[in-house]
Parts: sequence; structure tokens; C-alpha cells
Amino acid sequence: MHRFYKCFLLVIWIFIGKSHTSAQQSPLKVWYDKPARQWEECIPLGNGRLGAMPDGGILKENITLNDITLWSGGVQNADSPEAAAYLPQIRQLLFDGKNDEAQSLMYKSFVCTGPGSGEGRGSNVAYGSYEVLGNLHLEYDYNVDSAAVRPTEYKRELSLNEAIAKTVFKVNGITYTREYFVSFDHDAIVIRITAEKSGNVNVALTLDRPEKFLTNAVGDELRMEGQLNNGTDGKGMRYVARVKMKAEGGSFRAVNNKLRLQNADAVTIYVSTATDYRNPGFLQKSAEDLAGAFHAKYTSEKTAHSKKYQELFNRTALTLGNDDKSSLPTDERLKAFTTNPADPGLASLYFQFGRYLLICSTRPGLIPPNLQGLWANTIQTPWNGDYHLNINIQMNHWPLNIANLPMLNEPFYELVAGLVEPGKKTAKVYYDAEGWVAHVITNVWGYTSPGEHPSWGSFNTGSAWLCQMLWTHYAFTNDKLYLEKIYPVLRGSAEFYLNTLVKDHTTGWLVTSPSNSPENAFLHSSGKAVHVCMAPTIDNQIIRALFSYMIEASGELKRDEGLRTKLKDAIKDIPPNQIGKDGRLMEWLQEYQEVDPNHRHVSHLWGLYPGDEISPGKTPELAKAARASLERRGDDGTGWSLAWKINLWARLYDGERAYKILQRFFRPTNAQGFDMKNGGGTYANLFCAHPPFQIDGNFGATAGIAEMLLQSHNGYLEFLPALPDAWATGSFAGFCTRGGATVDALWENKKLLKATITGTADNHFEVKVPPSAQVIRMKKDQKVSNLPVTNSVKFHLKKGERIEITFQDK
Ligand code: FUC
Repeated sequence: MHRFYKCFLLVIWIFIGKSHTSAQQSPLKVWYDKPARQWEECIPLGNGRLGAMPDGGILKENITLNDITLWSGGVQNADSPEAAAYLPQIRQLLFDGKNDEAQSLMYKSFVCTGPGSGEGRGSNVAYGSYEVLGNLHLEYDYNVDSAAVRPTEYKRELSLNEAIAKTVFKVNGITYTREYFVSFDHDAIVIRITAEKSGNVNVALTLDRPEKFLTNAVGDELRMEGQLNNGTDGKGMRYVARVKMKAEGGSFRAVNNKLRLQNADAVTIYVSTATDYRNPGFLQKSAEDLAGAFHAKYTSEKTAHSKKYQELFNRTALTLGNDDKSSLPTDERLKAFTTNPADPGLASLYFQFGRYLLICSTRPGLIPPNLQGLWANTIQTPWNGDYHLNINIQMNHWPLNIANLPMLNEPFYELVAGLVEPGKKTAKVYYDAEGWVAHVITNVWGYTSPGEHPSWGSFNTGSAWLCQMLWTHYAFTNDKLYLEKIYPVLRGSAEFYLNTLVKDHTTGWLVTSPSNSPENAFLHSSGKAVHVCMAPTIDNQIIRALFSYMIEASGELKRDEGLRTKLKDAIKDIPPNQIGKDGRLMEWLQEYQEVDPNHRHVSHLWGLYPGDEISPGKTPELAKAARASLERRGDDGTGWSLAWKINLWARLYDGERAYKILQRFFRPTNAQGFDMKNGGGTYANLFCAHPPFQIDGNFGATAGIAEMLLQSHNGYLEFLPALPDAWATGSFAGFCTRGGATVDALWENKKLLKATITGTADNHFEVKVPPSAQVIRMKKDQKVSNLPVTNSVKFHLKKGERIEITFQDK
């Protein structure tokens, strides 16, 4: 290895060693040399509530505005009271192998009342849709004829280190600079425009949205207000957006729906928004937010903003090798990666971009990132921009534990906890069962009924999957107070499945019925493509996980002994994972032939990831079968499907294959519209393309990159379990592990050199020593011990205690 690079790594390591919380590889930039030509080329900014996406246009600029709470629709009762009456008959048909008939009956009976999600176009029905807040239009004048405006030295960039975007260019020899951020300090959007030469800033502002708005200049403020459709009496959510300019010099006028500033030296524009979602004082609140930002000094606001953001962002660092290609504009860099993936810096940038997106799209006290995080540019967001429970909302939260953003679990917890009450009703109405359940889709209004079409809408194990996510957060934090908090949610979910599992007389197993393997169909003996079935593999894996967590939690908290006994009995009868004649892990209880062998959902591999019941070490036969299934599904897919496969290959310890999928995942696209098969890729602004844009893929791949470097689901820490050659030398800091610790690591030529584990909770830990290495030294509390060669090292850490392990080649 080059000597310089070695020194560089050492310096990074010392830096990391000092305090991983302040460590950060730098600088992390996404950048372009031209304005955005479509929305998916715009830089996304956000502060967990407000979003802004400037296109960086020269004469005209559009900034798409978002507020994560802005939803049409409203609370409704979509439970169908007749459904439960059909349940025995549907189940009997399934026991009799008449899945086609069971399905026909379900299509008639086991759906919601009303239009449900409106087939994914629910903005005008009660289900509602996440909607764009509006568009801020800026018109610029450069004191020359607009036809003569020829910008040079154009650059548009986002600093991930600061959460600030910038557009810089020259017109007529004058440098113009625009800075944009969505303040984590005063909860407002801030845009500052300066010209190198005084008196050269000319800008006019208007504010609108595609419908349901009224914009007026009120004094020197531009105000847009409106009310969305709730799908019943039309009187849905109310919102307000306010814009104000702070001019430095020049002449300002506010007329009708326009603010105009001429010949100023500089201007700072402030935007605040609010909705009445759980916020009756929203008008007042938005006025206060605007005033707070407006009266702060720009430089202080900017510094305070970045500082608050960095409290979260700087909790990890990652280097995967050289970052030479950062000199390419990001869109060019993506293109280059398709032909030559020797750009390890792109993966580390993407990892940190994923963390950036998560920090920007949710915050404690609010709601979790939706299908598009917080960014949408239409009234009818694809699939209503809602929360899908059969992969999407879960994937959105995959990185938060390992990538050290534990505080962002809170909005997710709140959303799930909010489903318990409506979900209890749904459980009673459809299944006559205790406990709570949600089906495939939910929104900010607590929707728990099945969707309007049972082929996808009747899958009900998503709610148990939500519980698995809640539990996983506990596994990472070992926080007993949090366990107390989630316990009732888990218990209610376990009660539901305990109540609804039925005994299959042929096998004696306890099965879910009716169900489906998310969105996939099989060829039934009737010759028809059928979705409806009993006990698809994913159900068995998820319910087994839920029951085992509940057994552990109730034991830990010394509660519900009776329930614990029941769960212990039931868990033994849940169908095991089965391997088919072709060596693949079976997706269904029977060895059906799937209609689409390359289907994007890889649901039956849930037990491999995100679950933990299949692993090459613990269950080698099942891992082999999972591999065979994955081979058959192929290496292509939609954005989130590719992201899931990265995690799955990582769990199979196949770093090269995971990297190959990452290369496919980074394939540049500007796709508009829907592609349900193999259209996955990455837009120029690094948003993931399903297509359309869906943020789950961003978060899934972020988690996948981390999963290639550190795993802890087997009860011990595994370093570099799926390291591709492309990342032969690198380091990370501040990753989190199950048990409650943060972890730093340094490696070279694919050999682990050093690891540091710092307790965030009191616990026992075990580190698996990579096969080619041996531990030479452990240092804890300044006490150094030289160790004999073993396969693993075990130690106890108290919160705040740190252990340093040095490795060398055998
Ligand atoms: C699930 C997936 C689709 C899409 C949608 C939002 O239904 O099967 O691919 O991601 O959610």
C-alpha cells in the first residue's frame, strides 16, 4: 500500500480514536455543473418537517416546498362489518386447497368499505395523499437583456457536512451566490442571494401550488393559505405558508401575489409553513417561526443550523478507499460507476447521503418519513406517498440503528403506537380477535383496514413486522425504559396472531389464514394465478420472531406469565422454513410455482434479512436454500428490491455479489412513471428510483452498505463480513451494534487491524475474530492484555467504557 495512504489512514484513525462523535470524513459533497432539468435532479433539503428542493435555474428558479404533515383525507372507519362472517368459509376453502375459490370470495368480502387507497390515487378520497405544499418561484434579472444572459462557472452543490446547498455562477463577470438551508434552528427555510457587485440583486417572488390555494401579499409578507379535501365534506387539513424578504439595499415592493426587490446588494428570503395537523395554533406558530428566523442574524442562523444538524450527522464516519472521483459532478460520477465501479468514495458518500436524508425527513415529535421521505412535487404523490407495511416503511428505518440515529426511531414508534387503537377495532371486526392488526397500507390518519384489493391488501403480518422493528431498536439500545414503552404494542400484536392462527389438520401446524406472500402469485392447480394462501413463509418467520421477542420481553419485565406459556407452546407449531425439491427456500407452504420468478418482493428471505433466523453459520442448509432462491430471483429489480438484495447478499457473506447489486442500484436514470419490474436505479440527485422516486431504496442501500461492514444479529460482532475488493482499505466510526455499543474499525488490504467498542449500555459482548486474523492485544481502561489465539473474544462493558482490540494476520 502506498505510504502516503497508510499515513492518511493512521491520521483518520487517531482522529476517530479521539472522539468518534466528532469524526467525519470530509468534505462530503453532491454537486452539479448545471441547473436541474427535472425535479429528481434538484437538491433535497429538509429539517425533519420542512422540505425544499431548489432547481438552481438562472433566469427562473423553482423551489419545491414541503411540509411533512400536509395530507389530504382524514380519519375514517373503513372496516367492513360483514367481513368476519366470511372468514370460516374462506379458511375452509383454503384447507381444502381451493385457493382460487377462497380468493374469489375474499375479493368480494374481505376488503375495506369504500375506495380504500383509491388505487394509489387517493388524494380526493378519505384515505388521502401526502401532497406538495407549493412552489416558490423566483425570477431573476441581471440588469442585461435576458437573452444575453450567459452564465459561466456554474456550480450547484450540497454540503452533507453542513446541510447547506449553494448555487454559484457568473453573469456578465459578476459572481452570484445563492445559499439555501432548511433551518434546524428556527424551523424555517432560508435562502440568501448575493452578488459580488453591489446593487445587482433583482428578484421577484411568487408562491403557488397546483390547487386549493390563495396567495396574497399581506404587508410585506407573501401568504398562501388553503384547505385540502378530506374526501368526505371537503373540509380537510388547513395549511399556511409565509414568505418574507430581508433586503440589503435596493427597492422593495409587495403587490398582489408578488414580492419584488430591485438593485439590492443582497437579500435573505425566509419561508415558514404549518398545517393544522395536531396543531390548532398553526397560524400563530408559522408566524412565530418566520419572525424567529427573520430576526436572527444570517450568519448566526446558519451556524446554529449546521451545529444542530451535526449533532446527528457527525455521529458516524466512513471511508472506503479513495475519493478521487468526487471531482466529477455527481450525475457524471454515477454514469462513470456503471462502467468502472472502482469508486469506493461513491458508496461512502451514498451512505452518508442516506443518513442525511433520514435526519432531514423526520424528527422526534413528528411523523416518520413516508414513501418519498418528505419530498413530493405533486398533489397526487405516487401511491399516495403513504406508509406501506409490506416492506417500505420498514426499509425506511433499516439504517437508523446501525448508522447511529437512534433518536429517529421515536416518530416511527409513535406512528405504530397510534395504530393500536384503530387496529384493535379492525382485529375485532374482521377476525373477531383480541389484540391489534394493521394491513398493507396506512397513513397519518391511523388507517388499519385491509386495502381495496385482497391480492395485496389482505396481507396482515406487516403489523408484526412493525413490532420486529421496535424490538430491533431495543436490541441495539438495551434500553429497559424503551422496552416498557413498546411492550404493550408487542403484546397486542402477539395476542392478535395467537388468536387468529388456525390449526392445519394435514400438517398439524398453526397457520395464518387467509394471507399472501406480498404481491406475488403462484400457479394454482386450477390453472389460475392466485395470491391467497395459508401461512406463506414470511408470515411464519415474522410471527416466530414476534413470539420469541414477546417471550423474552415478558420474562425480562416479569409480566404475563400465562401469555408467555401460550406463546411458548404456539411457537413450536409455526411452520418451519422448508426447502423445495429444487433446493430453494419455499415461498409458500406448498411447493407452488411462482407466476413471476423474478418478482421484486423477496419475502420468504425475510428470515435472512431483516430477520435473523437464517444464517450461514447457524443454519447452513437454509442459508444455501436462501442463496438458491436469491439466484433464481436474479440481480435486477425495482429500487427497494435491489436495496433489499444488497442486505441479503451481505448476510450471506458475499461482498462481491452485494457490490455487483450496488453497481446495478447506482445505474443512472431519469425515469418518470411506474416500472414494477427492473427499472430500479438512481436519479441524478441520488434519490432512488423504484421508479418513480421512492426513498425506501435510499435507506435500504444505506443499511446494506453498513451491513457489509458490520453485523451483530448472530449474538456477536462480525467485522467486515461482506467486504468487496473495492473497499479493501478503509475505516468506520460510530456504527452501532446490538447489545448497546458504538463500534469503530480500521482495515487494510481486507485485513482488520483494529476495532474499538464503546458501551452505550452495560452488557456482555463477543467479537468474532476474522478467520485470517488473531487478536494480539486488548486494551480496556488502560489495562493491556495480550491474548492467546481464539475464534472470539468476550468482555463486559459498562456504559461509557471502551475496549480497543488490535488484530494481526495469522
Ligand atoms: C409495495 C411494492 C411496490 C411499491 C409500493 C409503494 O406495494 O410492492 O413495489 O413499492 O409498495
